[in-house]
Amino acid sequence: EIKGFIFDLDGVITDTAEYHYKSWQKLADEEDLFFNREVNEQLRGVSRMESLEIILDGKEVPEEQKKEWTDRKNSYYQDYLEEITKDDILDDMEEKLMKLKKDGYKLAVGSSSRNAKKVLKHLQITDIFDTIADGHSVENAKPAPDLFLYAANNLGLKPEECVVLEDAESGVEAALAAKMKAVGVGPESRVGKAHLVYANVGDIDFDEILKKL
Ligand code: G16
Ligand code: MG
Repeated sequence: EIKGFIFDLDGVITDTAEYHYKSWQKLADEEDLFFNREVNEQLRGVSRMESLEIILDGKEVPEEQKKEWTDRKNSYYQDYLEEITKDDILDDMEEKLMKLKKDGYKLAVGSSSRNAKKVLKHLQITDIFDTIADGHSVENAKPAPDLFLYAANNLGLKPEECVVLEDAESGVEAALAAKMKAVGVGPESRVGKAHLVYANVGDIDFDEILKKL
C-alpha cells in the first residue's frame, strides 16, 4: 500500500537544470573546458563533484583545483537562484502536492542538490513536505539508494510504501535499488526503467499511479 511520495527536485518540481547549465558553461569558458548542452544532459541528477568529473572526462586536475572550480560554479548557480520565484514551479505541481497532502499521504523531497532547501524556500513550498533529503543528507549519491532510504526512514515508512518521482536515470536506478516504486518523467531512453513513465511533469496522474503501482 502506497503511503508516501518522494519527489526529486530539479526536473520534477522545478527546472533548475537551465541554471546549472549556465553556471557550468561560464566556468568551462573561463577554464577552457569542453562543455555544451549535450554534456549538460549527462549531469541530470548527478552530484556537483561527479558532474565536474563528467565534464573533465578523464582529464587530470589537482584536488584543490577541482574544489575551487566546483565552488565557483556553485557561486554562479546561487546567483541565479536568487531569481527563482513561485512561478518557477512546474505546471500544476503545487496543486498536485496539496491534493496528496490533503488525502493523507506523506511527502518528501529527495534531491542530490546541496541547494535544495534554498530552492524550496524561493518556490515557497518548504512547508508542504514532511521531510527534505538533500545533498547534505547522505554520503553516497544517486544511483545509490541511500538518499531515498533516508527520506523514507524520516517519513516513518517502509521502502515498498513509497513512490519516487524522478527525471534522471541515476534517480530511477536509486529508487529501484531502494526497492521503491519508481515513476519516471521524461523520454523512455532516459527513465524507461521506471515502473511508470510520463513524458512531461504536466502529464503526471496521481490517481493512475495509485491504481497501477
Ligand atoms: C540536481 C541536478 C544536478 C546537480 C545536483 C547537485 O539534482 O539535477 O544537475 O548537479 O542537483 O546540485 P548542487 O550543486 O546544487 O548540490 P536533483 O537530484 O534535484 O535532480
Ligand atoms: Mg532531477
